[in-house]
Amino acid sequence: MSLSSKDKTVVKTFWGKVDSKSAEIGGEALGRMLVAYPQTKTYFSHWGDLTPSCPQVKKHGAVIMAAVGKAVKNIDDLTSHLSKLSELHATQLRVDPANFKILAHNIILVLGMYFPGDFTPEVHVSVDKFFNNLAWALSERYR
Ligand code: HNI
Repeated sequence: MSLSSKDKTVVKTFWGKVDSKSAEIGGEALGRMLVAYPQTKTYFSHWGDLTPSCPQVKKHGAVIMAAVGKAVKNIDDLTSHLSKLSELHATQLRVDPANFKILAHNIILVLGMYFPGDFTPEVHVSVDKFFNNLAWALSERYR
């Protein structure tokens, strides 16, 4: 489902609050994904330690959320903005795109934890649509 201009405004406004906590949120979300969806651990086995509080998880969570923040800034053109990153995940990292939705789910859960007041049902709907579009754009080069 494509993002309406209202969705875009809601996501951008909400991200104004998220940005300063982005690294922490990313680490928390990635750590939770690896515990709750252990099938996702295979992609990161080269790290050795995969416990939620380990430095690699915190660091990579920050990297992922920084990329999500950039995607918010490019919300009008997610497909071309994410084309390179899509290609990397498709051809080099070989991540099953089903996992994009799993990670998005964990990020959304953590957003709700961190911002119980701001993450209203209305914000939830638009953020959910945004992550669906992001997952779609990240899957674009899998062909
Ligand atoms: Ni992902 C590397 C962004 C989902 C597995 N990933 C990256 C990098 C970014 C990134 C940015 C660093 C690229 C570089 O080095 O040039 N990944 C994102 C985003 C999402 C996502 C925005 C979705 C929201 N990645 C996933 C998922 C998995 C995943 C769901 C697997 C379950 N990503 C990886 C792996 C790497 C990676 C593996 C390389 C990690 C490493 O060891 O450096």
